[in-house]
Amino acid sequence: MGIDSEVTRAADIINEQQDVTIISHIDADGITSETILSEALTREGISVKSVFVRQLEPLTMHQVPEDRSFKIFADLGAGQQNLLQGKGLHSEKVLIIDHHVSQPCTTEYFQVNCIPHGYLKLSAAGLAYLVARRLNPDNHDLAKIAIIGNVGDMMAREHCGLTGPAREIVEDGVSDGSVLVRQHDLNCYGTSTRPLHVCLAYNDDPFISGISNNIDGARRFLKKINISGNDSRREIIWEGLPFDARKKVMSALVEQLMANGEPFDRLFCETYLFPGETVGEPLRNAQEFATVLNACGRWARPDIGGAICRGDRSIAYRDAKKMLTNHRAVIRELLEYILDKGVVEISDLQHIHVGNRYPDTIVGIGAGMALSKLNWRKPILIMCQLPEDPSLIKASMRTTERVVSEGVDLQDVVNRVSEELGGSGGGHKIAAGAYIPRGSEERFVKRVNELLGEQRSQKGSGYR
Ligand SMILES: [Mn+2]
Repeated sequence: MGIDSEVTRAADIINEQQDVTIISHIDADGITSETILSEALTREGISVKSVFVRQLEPLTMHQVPEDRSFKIFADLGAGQQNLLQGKGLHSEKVLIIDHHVSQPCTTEYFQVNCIPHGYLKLSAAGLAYLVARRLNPDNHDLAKIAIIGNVGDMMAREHCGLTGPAREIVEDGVSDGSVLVRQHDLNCYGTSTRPLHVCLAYNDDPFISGISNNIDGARRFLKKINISGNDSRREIIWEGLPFDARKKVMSALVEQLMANGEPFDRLFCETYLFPGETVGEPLRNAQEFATVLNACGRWARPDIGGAICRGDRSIAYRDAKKMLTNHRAVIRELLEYILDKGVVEISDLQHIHVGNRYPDTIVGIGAGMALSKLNWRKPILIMCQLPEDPSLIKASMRTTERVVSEGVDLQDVVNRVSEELGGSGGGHKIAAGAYIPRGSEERFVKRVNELLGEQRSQKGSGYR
């Protein structure tokens, strides 16, 4: 079955439903997938409820409601079909719209999945849009949202623009008037809101010596070629520069790369702008819009991201911008909290529980920063509650290269102990995380400490 016939069949299946639950992922692609599907279904008079999950795994499966509603899994599900089966979901009550590799399963759930068809640069939002358009051709206004999902899931990264079916969706948005394509544009993040020298300095693909990682160098470069401020703060904003000025900057950058004997093809990309949005706002630009949605997901407020996708530019948007700018401030606050309250140090581990004070999405970052100010010889473990699911605890661990070289493997420890406690974990030797049931924290700490001790003594004895 080709992707087209999968899309058609999915639309036919949806048309037979009255009551649907959408289960989607908490990032930009998941939020946009949910928006597209719930809008399209609502327009057909189908009643829709939505659930966002961070990951589909044994401990989060209870968030999938045990009711008679038809379930659409978006941006997830393909790799977790055994969990759906384990929950007793019948194949005729499930539709999976996903772009992840499929897990073999004895129940044959129907999927719209681009991976088996060789389309690797199409996200779940793209697939959701194809289904929405098949449901009703009038849904082309949702193309904009699909582009944000695709771009947010890095589908434009490798080829400096969207390709294949994702590029065809762009054409829908262009004919709809909601999307503006800029070709041969500057391949940099932040071109609609950040000062140009900051965009250039933060960019290292391609790496331009004297400009990349060099704020002053980037500023001097712009001054040398006589590009001056074009916004109210006298900053240079790329999107608003006249065509000739943009051309001048591009040529000068090409020259700079050529002088160093570097390729310049990755300097150019295709940019997707939204003329209906206010100039100077992140929502003007597909990439920056996706960042706003990811910030909502990171703060466990995908509903706010969804409201913005549906057009809210007042309260929801204000809250989202706060989440975006507060990110750094809250991490700093978490670091201070850890240092003030202090960690509990035991034989092979130091640990702290921050309760529900900080979102689970930043505790890992905080742990890493705290470790550099604490005893680096002992791995650090931070635990916190999940805001959207009080029955779950997120555990984040960090250590140093030096300790890894002494035989410590956090992923191995976290995997084994979380599994013993009915949770699941993953990560790397130096940084790992797990979800464990609430109430099992004490046992988790004890077992992690034991296994860390074992890892060290094994490696130690091998060297003696
Ligand atoms: Mn995705």
